[in-house]
Amino acid sequence: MEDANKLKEFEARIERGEKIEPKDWMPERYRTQLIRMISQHAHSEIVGMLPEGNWITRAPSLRRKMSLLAKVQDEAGHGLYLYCAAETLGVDRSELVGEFLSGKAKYSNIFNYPTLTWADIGAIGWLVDGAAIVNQTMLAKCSYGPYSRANLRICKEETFHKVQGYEIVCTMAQGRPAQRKMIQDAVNRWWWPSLMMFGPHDKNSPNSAELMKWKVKLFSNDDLRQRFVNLTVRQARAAGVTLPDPDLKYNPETDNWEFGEINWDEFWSVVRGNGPCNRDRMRARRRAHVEGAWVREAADAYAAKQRAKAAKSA
Ligand code: BYC
Repeated sequence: MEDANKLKEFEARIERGEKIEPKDWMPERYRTQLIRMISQHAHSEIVGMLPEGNWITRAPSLRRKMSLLAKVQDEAGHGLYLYCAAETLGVDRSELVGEFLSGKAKYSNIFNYPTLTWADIGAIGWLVDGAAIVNQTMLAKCSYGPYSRANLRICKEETFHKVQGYEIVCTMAQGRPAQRKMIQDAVNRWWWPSLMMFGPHDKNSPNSAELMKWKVKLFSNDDLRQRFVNLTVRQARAAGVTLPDPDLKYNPETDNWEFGEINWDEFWSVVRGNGPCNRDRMRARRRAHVEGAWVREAADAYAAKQRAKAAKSA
């Protein structure tokens, strides 16, 4: 009875648009759903450093190298904000990282594709960060305070990332024939996986109804995907590249750009670990974890020293 009353008050607060904060009462299911989603988001940011990190040493100019270096570093920061947000729900970061390294926790499908040429850096910034902004702008308004605030910061930085990518796309699309071919090839390869980032169709999305009821998600997977397509078609035209979908057509009645069917077999195969780079990504993260053990030990030792100092002076 007590819990039923608490649930009613919790849902009324969400209905009024109030934020739920870490020490507030929340249903266990709200907590576990948030831990699942925030930790998967955090793992995605960290794995997301790998495909682009691959091109830092081969950027075509110092300016491009500096921008890419800063972008990849920002992704590490996003992972940090998100692990901190997840920890406010009573889990330990090492537990979450352990679930990721064991292969139990998911991360975004998109980071399991290879970056074959420099043009991929443009396509990722434009399409992948562009898709992430559409998704995370919504999450910045979600009902859980720490996740909402983390996404607010992330979106501000992602906006720079998108401009960085779009500028590369526009530059290459106005370049020599070989450069134009290279950027079009990258757009062709990244378009469909970017649409998959929004998750399965609403009818196949088991978590959406609950997450929308509690305003963790404010829009459904399909609604956000449509929003992204509508924005991106216009940008593609302005940049001078084409999107690889013969079924793309404008519907004046709905004011939407309709698009072809996504290859869901490919999506689930990648999510289950069989994409072109899943094994490489996991191998790289596991190696980094082992090689970084001394950093974590040093940080723990420093924190223990600070605590002892504080206790002594109290
Ligand atoms: N990839 O019921 P559904 C970035 C899973 S990083 C893999 O619709 P939900 C960036 C889903 O987890 C941006 N798996 O789920 C970084 C679920 O399985 P479980 C990453 C996916 O949670 C570096 C099952 O499918 N963004 O921007 O309602 C460089 C059924 O799905 C995917 C985030 O993580 C996927 N794409 O909705 C550049 C945003 N989609 O967990 C850029 C936060 C679905 O039940 N997350 N699955 O076993 C979300 O917004 C939501 O979790 C999703 C999925 C829309 C992704």
